[in-house]
Amino acid sequence: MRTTAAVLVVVVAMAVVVGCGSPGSGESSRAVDVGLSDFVIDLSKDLVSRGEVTFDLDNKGPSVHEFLVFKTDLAPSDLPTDGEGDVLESDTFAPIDEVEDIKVGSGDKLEVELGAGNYVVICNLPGRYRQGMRAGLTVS
Ligand SMILES: [Cu+2]
Repeated sequence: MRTTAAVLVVVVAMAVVVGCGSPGSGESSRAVDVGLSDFVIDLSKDLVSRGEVTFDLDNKGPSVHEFLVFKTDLAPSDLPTDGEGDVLESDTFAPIDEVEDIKVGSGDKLEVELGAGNYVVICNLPGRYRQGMRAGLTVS
């Protein structure tokens, strides 16, 4: 009797741990509000703890924007660029994740597993990076 109850408790506990991500306290601390506008990326925080980070993308317009995440120790203003001043994406410098074509008021989200380190987020539509659509994020 007692053993059965103990086993049940363990099974339930494991289901909670293994089950759906963690809806608990950790998640909200890894939510970053991202305001995209002409031509600024505004992050609600620049430091989050490692794990599944949720970027809530709010395009305040008036233009369509995109959101790219690079893991890099380069400063946000020092990314490699082409002759037009747009960030040069390559095999050695590629975003770890991105959302393209974010329309005004779309409410898009990006969930991405981030390890500790330095990150830079940008919009890489023509001219946007040069005009200031870039921001740094540290993951601890
Ligand atoms: Cu943009």
